[in-house]
Amino acid sequence: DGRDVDLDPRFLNTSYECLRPTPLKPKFNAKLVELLEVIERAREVNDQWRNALSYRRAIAVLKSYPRDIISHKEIKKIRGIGSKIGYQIESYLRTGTITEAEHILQDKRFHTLELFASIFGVGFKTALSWYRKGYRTIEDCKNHPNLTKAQQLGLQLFDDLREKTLPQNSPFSKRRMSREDVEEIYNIIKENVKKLDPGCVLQPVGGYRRGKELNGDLDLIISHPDEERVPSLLNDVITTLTEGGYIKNLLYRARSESRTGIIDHLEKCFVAFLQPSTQIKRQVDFIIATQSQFASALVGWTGSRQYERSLRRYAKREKKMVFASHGLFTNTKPRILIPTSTEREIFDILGVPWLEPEMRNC
Ligand code: TTP
Ligand code: MN
Ligand code: MN
Ligand code: MN
Repeated sequence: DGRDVDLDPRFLNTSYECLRPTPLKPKFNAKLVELLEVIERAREVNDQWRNALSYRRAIAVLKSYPRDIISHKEIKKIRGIGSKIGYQIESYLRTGTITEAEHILQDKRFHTLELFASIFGVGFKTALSWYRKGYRTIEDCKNHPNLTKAQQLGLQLFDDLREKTLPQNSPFSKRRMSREDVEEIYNIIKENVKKLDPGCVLQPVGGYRRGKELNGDLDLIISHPDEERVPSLLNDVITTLTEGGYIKNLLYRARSESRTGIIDHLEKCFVAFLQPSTQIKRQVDFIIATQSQFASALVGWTGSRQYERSLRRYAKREKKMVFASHGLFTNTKPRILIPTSTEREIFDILGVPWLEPEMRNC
């Protein structure tokens, strides 16, 4: 094939996903993306995160690619696709499938690991170690001698919450939330929180904001213009919704000062929320931000994960700045806060092109 590769260098010839628009559903290369996502997932459940990341980055390129890939030559020119994945794409171009992905989908071990890792509180390492002990069912996991508190909750709520970490195409994934499900829950929360304090500002983020049709949870930022009100806000919200009969369990809680707050320094609480119309407990992640943290919280919690990864990498490497969900900082010692008040302002300061949330699906 002699087609010229006329890539838009601004968007495609880059290793930073945050520089190019990536739609939720790829216009092109959809089947190929689906197969590579199976392999990515297999690497993840085998705790090979670096290798999984290579697949994620190749997938991100293909999702943003402006046409179907049809030639071997083309693949070689694309930055972000190495030779190993390049061969798999080549074989896809020849045969219409990738053998390894087909095998993975038939593999019982893969599905079991995926199932275990979908338990709230169980990561890929634990899932693997349980599999190696010979566990094959959720019942086996329930009999594990020293379950953590989170795992006990995760197993107890398994039938409700298991949707959270399963990919959309998993055979176990039947109860993800539609946009209507998310909106039902959001409206209840909004009504109750506004009743509690009309000054509160609510902003759904995460996959829902990126336009996803099937959602693992609702991620919700709550903010208030009065800084003094913020420290007690989360408790009040949780109390109101618990008394209202909606919040049934607290899954995870991090205080803003917590250093173990693996994700960022925002105060947050993940809960199991009883959706009235289905009577299924759904995960809602509450994130609290002051007004001055709001813009960075918005950028940081809209995702996707890969988008966030590339944005932080871009900020550090190209701009000598540190981006976190609680603020934008200089990469100096000590770090100095760069005040921001809107999402667009953060994009401008970082010098990354504005992308609608729907185009951050890498
Ligand atoms: P998630 O709710 O885990 O993911 P999601 O909303 O994209 O997809 P799902 O439908 O499965 O819920 O996280 C929300 C966003 O918060 C995510 O897109 C990016 C950001 N985030 C991180 O950057 N790092 C993290 O460790 C977590 C938990 C979230
Ligand atoms: Mn997810
Ligand atoms: Mn989410
Ligand atoms: Mn979440």
